[in-house]
Amino acid sequence: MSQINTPLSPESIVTDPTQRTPEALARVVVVGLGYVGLPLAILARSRGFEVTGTDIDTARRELIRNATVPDIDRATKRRLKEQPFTVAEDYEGIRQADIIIVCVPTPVDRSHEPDLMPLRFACTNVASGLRKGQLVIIESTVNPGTCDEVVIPTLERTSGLIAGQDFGVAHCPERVNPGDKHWPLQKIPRVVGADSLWALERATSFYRSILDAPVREMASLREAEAVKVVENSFRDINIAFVNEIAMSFSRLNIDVEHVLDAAATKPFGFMRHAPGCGVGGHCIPVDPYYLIRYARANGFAHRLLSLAREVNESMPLFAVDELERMLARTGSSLSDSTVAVLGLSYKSDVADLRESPSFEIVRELTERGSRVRTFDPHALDRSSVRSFSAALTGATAVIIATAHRYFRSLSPEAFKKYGIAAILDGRNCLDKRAFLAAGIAYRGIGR
Ligand code: SAJ
Repeated sequence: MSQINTPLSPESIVTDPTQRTPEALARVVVVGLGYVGLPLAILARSRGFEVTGTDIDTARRELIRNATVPDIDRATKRRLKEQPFTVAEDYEGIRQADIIIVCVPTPVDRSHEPDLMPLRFACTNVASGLRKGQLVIIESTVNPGTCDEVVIPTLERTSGLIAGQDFGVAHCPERVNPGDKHWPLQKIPRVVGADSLWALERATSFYRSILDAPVREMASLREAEAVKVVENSFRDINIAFVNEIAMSFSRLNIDVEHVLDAAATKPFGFMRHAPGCGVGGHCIPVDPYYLIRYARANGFAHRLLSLAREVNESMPLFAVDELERMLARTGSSLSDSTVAVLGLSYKSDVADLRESPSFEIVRELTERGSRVRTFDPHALDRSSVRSFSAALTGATAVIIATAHRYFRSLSPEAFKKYGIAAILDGRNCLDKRAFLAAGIAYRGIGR
């Protein structure tokens, strides 16, 4: 096995797994047991590693210990019950670990500035127990340069050890897709970069032993960090593209969904995305800002990434404007209306409200004088009313903000019986023709 201080260079990376001596690494500590760390801890435990997990959320630690945590699917919950891992109060297990994996949030603040406080806090605590020969892996999504310029200095300063010599640092950006049954964690290919060949080999060996998917070795930490922000910026730009097309077509009496469906018949060179009333979640609206800010600090302005963010952030307002235009055609207005906003989650059929555009829609409606009710069957605790009927009784208009299955299945009659005069389908998820045929004023996003 190469020494830890072997300098990393592309030609020195061993790409043929048969040439690598995979070393079973027994003890893993996962720092942060959210939507990334918890599935990872459960998977590593199921593949024979001794796993300790820690999280700052006391209630969450209890839910995990009792295997009653709500945001994992049944199969994963069963695995957690059958093969529990140690859930620690704090960072007590760090010293005994072979690998420490940091899976903490990397959000942005209200001015879209990256907030690395959770990552710095985690690294400082990891460093307090760090010892020679250990490997620290960062899974949190970060901009290129973060491991070199933030993680490693933090680990070295607090531990007094030297990265690349005393301990290793690797980056394997998370690729969890909550709620996606086609892509469970173990099937998702990953990329790994590291600060030394030693760290790269150990990190790659670890992921190859828990995943049933390819693990690509990158030539540096920086390249591995860049992969994730590129993946998600790509998605944000494509969503912004169809959103801009939708806004344009709403003026041209063209149904954008028909056009996108037709464009998707092209078997190459086109990837269909869906226009909507906004882009939420903890990844897509956040990750581009990590690259935009870091590139700007290094002398480059990402105009396209920034414009895509601007377009997508304008969609909640566009949705409210469209509803206002519909009401004006019937001589009504938002200030005369009670509007039911259906859907608070940022994504269909999950209960995840982070960065959800629904809240921007509610704010805008309220500012324009509407009385607003909110109902989300996946987030009743955050809904202002607890049933569809309560949301629509006395309402004059509806905005569909999340394409939950519950809403997609609703017929025009389900709305007519409450006397709903106008529906703004923010996710183009209802049957437009059926609603128009039923005499309900219906608009979507771009149709
Ligand atoms: N959205 C659109 N139009 C689209 C796709 C999404 O408006 O065509 C909106 C959604 O309504 C939501 C937001 O964008 O508000 C994000 O949706 P998402 O499907 O991208 O869901 P996320 O945030 O869970 O993204 C994750 C990401 N996975 C990781 O970061 C590991 C992303 O890279 C994946 O591409 C995405 O899942 C996926 O494909 O499902």
